[in-house]
Amino acid sequence: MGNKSSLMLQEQDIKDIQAETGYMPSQIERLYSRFTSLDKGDNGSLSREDFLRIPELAINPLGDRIVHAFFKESQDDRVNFRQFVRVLAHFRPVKKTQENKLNSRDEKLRFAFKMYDLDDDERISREELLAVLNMMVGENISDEQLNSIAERTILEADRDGDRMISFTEFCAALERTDVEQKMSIKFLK
Ligand SMILES: [Ca+2]
Repeated sequence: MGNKSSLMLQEQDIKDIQAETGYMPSQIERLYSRFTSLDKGDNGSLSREDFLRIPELAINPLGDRIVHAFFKESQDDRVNFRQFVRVLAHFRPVKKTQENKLNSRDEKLRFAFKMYDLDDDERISREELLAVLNMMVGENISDEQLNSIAERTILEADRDGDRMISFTEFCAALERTDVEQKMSIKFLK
């Protein structure tokens, strides 16, 4: 498994990916071997089912939305290694010395916003917020409580009175939140 993957990843690919994502070559190689071990069909791309084998996603309440994000750029419902690493880079923990466009605060906010905006209309409605809240808290909270949380969140964030949250409003609402930490998932130990 490890041998095959290092043979298939060209040095130039590693350089390009490093420049784009900020991952170090050794990390890229480890991600690639992870990628190939998930690629059960051995065809250089992952299906949605392949993603379900990632334990970090399986236990993440937003796993489903995150998997969805991997497939946003994909035309054929498969994700190749380049696309895989590009999406992962959004979750790369921020270290001052390793900041890169993809894991910047702005990109992380963008990515989080898309997770809530289920129908991609650039606005988070009360229903969308509720759907995501439901995924996050599961059955620990009553519908009534969730409803009032969603209601209050929209009221607090909504500035132009359309009862939805735009990306600008989303950013303003999270101004004091440590998005960098919350949106970091360690895929590499
Ligand atoms: Ca929407």
